[in-house]
Amino acid sequence: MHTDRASLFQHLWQSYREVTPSAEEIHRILGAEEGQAIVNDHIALRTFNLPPVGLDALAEHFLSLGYRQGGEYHFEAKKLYARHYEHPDPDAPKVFISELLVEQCSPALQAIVKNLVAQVSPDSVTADNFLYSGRHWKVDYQTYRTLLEESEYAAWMAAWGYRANHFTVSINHLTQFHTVPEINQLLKNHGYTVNASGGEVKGSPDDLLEQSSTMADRMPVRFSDREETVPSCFYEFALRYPTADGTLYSGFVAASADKIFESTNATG
Ligand code: OOG
Ligand code: NI
Repeated sequence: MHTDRASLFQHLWQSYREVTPSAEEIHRILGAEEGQAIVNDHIALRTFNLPPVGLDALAEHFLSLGYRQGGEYHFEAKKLYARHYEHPDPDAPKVFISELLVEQCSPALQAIVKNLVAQVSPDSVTADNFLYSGRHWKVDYQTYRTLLEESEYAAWMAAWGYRANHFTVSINHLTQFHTVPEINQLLKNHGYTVNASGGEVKGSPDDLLEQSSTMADRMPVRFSDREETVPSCFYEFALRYPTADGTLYSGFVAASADKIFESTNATG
């Protein structure tokens, strides 16, 4: 486990930018417009609900840094369960962790995923670098395609393993942009595709959270039999509204999250 939060997030950013060139470009464009550092609202991690890699095992890395459990979220159609974690230090990025409920999937998917997870050594899960350690298994391209037919999420996990699937620009901390549509326009002006599933702006002031995201970059993956280009990671933008006590809402919105998951789909 990491003992230093800044170092953990630096490593997570490093492994994310390696496969997400658009995030680095957009980060640079926004940084130049703003003339100040971009604040990260949250990251998200994915996993399977099988030992030793279930949601709780990933969360342990954040609990040991002083994070506390926040809300929980259910995604019945996608067969996912998620929780968010937040830190008493308001400058700390929030963390959204989801897991695929493998037992609800087809016998074929269950067999494939069990085989992948069986290749993960339990010691690697508690190691400092686990959350940005990538793939711990051999997987061929046809197996990836088989997973893709049933669960885009399972296929993404098989290809990319353990790494942040997105970082999130906090719009609240920007000075030149104040709304999600303004950010979406900037993205389009620079040629990026905005995730349009459920609308380009997810959530509303009533939800206390508005979000948008790019569609994931497409990057080459070395499968065990050949290299193929598949969706990698994406960039997200979040605008939070104050709650009754005046502090910004710190949770997530399941209906919006459901659509943000689709940022790593092969087609938007
Ligand atoms: C997480 C999707 C949900 C949000 O901010 O609601 C999310 C994922 O794609 O793994 O990030
Ligand atoms: Ni997110």
